[in-house]
Amino acid sequence: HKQLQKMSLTRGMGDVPEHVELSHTHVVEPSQCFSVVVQDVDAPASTVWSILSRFEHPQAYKHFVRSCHVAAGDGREVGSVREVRVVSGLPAAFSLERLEIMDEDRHVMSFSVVGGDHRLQNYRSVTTVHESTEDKKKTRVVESYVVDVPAGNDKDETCSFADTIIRCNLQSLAKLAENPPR
Ligand code: A9S
Repeated sequence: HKQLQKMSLTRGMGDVPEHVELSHTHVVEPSQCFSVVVQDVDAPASTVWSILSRFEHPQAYKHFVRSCHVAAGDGREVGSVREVRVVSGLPAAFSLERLEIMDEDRHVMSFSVVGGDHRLQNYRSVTTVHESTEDKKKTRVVESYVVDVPAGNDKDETCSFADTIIRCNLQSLAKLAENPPR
């Protein structure tokens, strides 16, 4: 039978609220890999969240996204599905993504990949936004994910590919929040 591992991806990160710790605790199968990316932002959590939480508009900060259309739901409610088309040069053209968690109070969002022509099968990520306890103008964004390791790749290759995309996304999110266009 399958050996499931429950992983807390924020363990050892220090001062993390309990709901953040819980949000980044995933069930991981042996055929899957997982990772976490952390980004600090010099802006209030509400500013960061307002950019991040637009499920229907990921291109606001994800530079690899060329267009996005809501294919099911209203784009706010859990179960909504978006069809994301990506820029050329990536080993994929599109991805179908289902909204899994949208917690406006605690600033937790999650989506899973339910289709597409890419190799990140069963990708599921959770992103949390929390304010620094000392300085209300500082925010920490934590994004963790679990994904199947595709045939022909190993865990390190798969995670470094996904980590690179997420790092780019979160850096661009930070820039936008710190320097909103006007
Ligand atoms: O969009 C995200 O939040 C994170 C990732 C890792 C998305 C990856 C991607 O959308 C591509 C950019 C298309 C790359 C998917 C699901 C597969 C890819 O190969």
